Amino acid sequence: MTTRLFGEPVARREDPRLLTGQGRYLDDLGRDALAAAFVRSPHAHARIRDIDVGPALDVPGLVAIYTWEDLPERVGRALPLLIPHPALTHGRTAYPLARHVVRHVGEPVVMVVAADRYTAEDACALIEVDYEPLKPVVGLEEAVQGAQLVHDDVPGNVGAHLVQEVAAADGRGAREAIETAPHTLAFRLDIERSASMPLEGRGVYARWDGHDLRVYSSTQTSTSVRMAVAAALGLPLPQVEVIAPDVGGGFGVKIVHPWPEEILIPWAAMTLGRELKWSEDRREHFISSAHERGQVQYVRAGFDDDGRVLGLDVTILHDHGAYTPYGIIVPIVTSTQLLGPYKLGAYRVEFSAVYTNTVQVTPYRGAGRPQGVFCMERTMDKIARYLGKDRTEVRAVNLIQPEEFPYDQRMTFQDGRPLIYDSGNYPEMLRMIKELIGWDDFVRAPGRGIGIGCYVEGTGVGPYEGGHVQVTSDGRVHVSTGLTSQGQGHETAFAQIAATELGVPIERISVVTGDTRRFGYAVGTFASRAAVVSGNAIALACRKVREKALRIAAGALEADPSDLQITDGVVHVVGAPTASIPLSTVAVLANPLRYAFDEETAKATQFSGTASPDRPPVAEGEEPGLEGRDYYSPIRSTFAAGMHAAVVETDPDTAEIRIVRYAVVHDCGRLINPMIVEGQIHGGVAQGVGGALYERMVYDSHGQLVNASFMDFLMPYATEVPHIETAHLETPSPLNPLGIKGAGEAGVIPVSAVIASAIEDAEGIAIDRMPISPSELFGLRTAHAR
Ligand code: MCN
Repeated sequence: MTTRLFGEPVARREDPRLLTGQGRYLDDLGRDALAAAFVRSPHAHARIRDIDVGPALDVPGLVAIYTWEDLPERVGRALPLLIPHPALTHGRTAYPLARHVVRHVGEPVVMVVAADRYTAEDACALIEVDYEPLKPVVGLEEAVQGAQLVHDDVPGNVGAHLVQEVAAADGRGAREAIETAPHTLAFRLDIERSASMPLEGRGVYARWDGHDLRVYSSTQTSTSVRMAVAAALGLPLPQVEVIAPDVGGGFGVKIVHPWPEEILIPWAAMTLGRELKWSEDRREHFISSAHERGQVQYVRAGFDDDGRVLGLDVTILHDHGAYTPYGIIVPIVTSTQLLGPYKLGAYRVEFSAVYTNTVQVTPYRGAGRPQGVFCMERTMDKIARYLGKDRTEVRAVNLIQPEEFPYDQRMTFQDGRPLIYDSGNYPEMLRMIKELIGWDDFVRAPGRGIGIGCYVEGTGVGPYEGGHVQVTSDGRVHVSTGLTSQGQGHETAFAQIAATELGVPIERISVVTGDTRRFGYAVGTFASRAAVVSGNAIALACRKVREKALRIAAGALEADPSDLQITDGVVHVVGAPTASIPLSTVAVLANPLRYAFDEETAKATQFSGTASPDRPPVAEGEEPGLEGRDYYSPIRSTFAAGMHAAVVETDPDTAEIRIVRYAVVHDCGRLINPMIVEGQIHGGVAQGVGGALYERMVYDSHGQLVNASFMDFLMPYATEVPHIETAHLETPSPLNPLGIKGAGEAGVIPVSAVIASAIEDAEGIAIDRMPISPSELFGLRTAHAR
């Protein structure tokens, strides 16, 4: 048995359970609970004149009906704006149930509680809501004209406007640098809306026992849901527990806290004194959760004869939908991460976050980065085309060099800290991706093209995560951390960290995430942060436990702690393997209330039975038990990076687009588990293929989402996702003890840029939109031929 597991492709320990149907998802719980269903707005914009619940009251099995008027003040308040920003001058959030006005199709208006979901839905259908339809605002350009307003008090529908500018070394601003540059380009990019679409929707189940409230939620942030629920319901924090059971994907949409249902279901469960559950259906997910990506970008670039970017000026219209629960994090990420692995002369970015009568926008895997990378990589390709140069050559002259780290982009990152890249080797990465895809030997032909895309990703944002590690007298190690898991493989990766730090076989290690009973202080799983922040916290907690174990063992073995080592769960004197003591025994010795798990340990600890009456006092400065807790709080983000390349073929007649090859070089610092990282990259690339070729939310002029089902919203199947060739580069982060950078979002970030680059190469036509369908490509061909 090896315990040096950090960096090994250990098979995911959670998979046998999940693959054999033993996962426990939200809807597996509370089978006897009452069910909730919601009446949701059929209008994109309307005033509520009246709600008549009368016709539903006689439905057999109905338990309760609530409108906004029925909610107590604390529960009915507008939902919190989670990340305020000075530029967000007109932030707006929804009420848990609509109060007077609805601002998008799908906004919850009435909650119905009944014996089962069928009855609740039947009752919903009988409730009559009298709406006065208002003209909806759909489409970014229409919205900024401001003729109709989504919120009466937000002029021009602009919730936030921000300009960020980094001057050139000679002090010139981006616009001046562009004007005086030898060459300039200007173009517009259109990026459509998409959404996270986890296969398991959101869901909440609550139980109130008269004193304590237990809430299960399919969430990415159980600790934050707990705080929000406690505050809304006026309960002390210790009386509320929130547990994320197995979560069938999140991809960002389950970070929002609280969702209206996360407040309403616990409140109604408490009010009624009954168990209550709500599980989102697919249509609800389309129209009542969150979307992302939608942006229009106007780009101007000035460059020299080598393709060096002297100035870049980007103006972004960001479609925020009806509300800003998560602040303006998405356009801020676009603005900062757009810079990629490059050093530009001068840079100016300006964005307006614009309200429309559509589903609100919150981060979806990549969170603004795919849009930023699309912008920068399209710029690089266009410069190369303009100058008649190889596209990798233009990238090469703009790359930050290895000796330039730490590299300060002189901007403020999304977490308010300086945008400083900690480490990397971008030229080596470019060499690797060219070799992997065979760039220099590629044989170009009509309808066959090759493309490339590069990105950096700030990962591991703070403020903190914690880890708790306990060794019990059976020699097992119990690790817990507060953030939740949605399929990332934390159970395996965190066990690998603990096994390596403690010298214990991985089989003896269990990991619990997302359960506030086990760990109450945490931030959550998003922004590719779990490995960096929780991973390091767990390592630090393990180091505390290890130190204590060695101290206790040193006493028992009459040795110096510095001469001791732990291997396969046994502490022994270096060079004298027979002078040893198992960790199970050390765990017994660590607790004066001595209880040995078995006779053998009892004998080893010289007790007469499994429980000993001998109760020595706890030594000063010690705590009973072999356990430790620690927190890790990063000073700033660590920057992962990657470069992808693809070969595509386009059909000359149908304009069908086929990805023939896809290659990835990725650097997330030291790898905990290369197999998990590859899995994360594959999943991300699959979502990226969706964003590049298929996925879009289609709204009509009335603000109706016309493709709100899996019949109409196209996603790639396995048949559309190519085999993905992956290579790793490991430049450890100097910022954290384990040298890790995040990996969870990387795969999705550059895919649209890479595919556009390859299609453009195959067709000789500018591809300035994502996604691009065969019919759109056909249209471009026709226009080009004219
Ligand atoms: N890892 C590693 N070595 C590294 C970095 C990471 O072995 N140097 C491993 C980690 O231990 C972890 C996985 O890779 O098991 C992802 O780690 P990390 O980059 O820290 O990302 P998070 O765990 O914080 O996950 C969040 C990220 C995001 S932001 C989205 S969105 C996303 C994603 O992960 N949603 C997912 N991957 C997902 N995967 C699944 N199956 N489902 C989702 O909803």
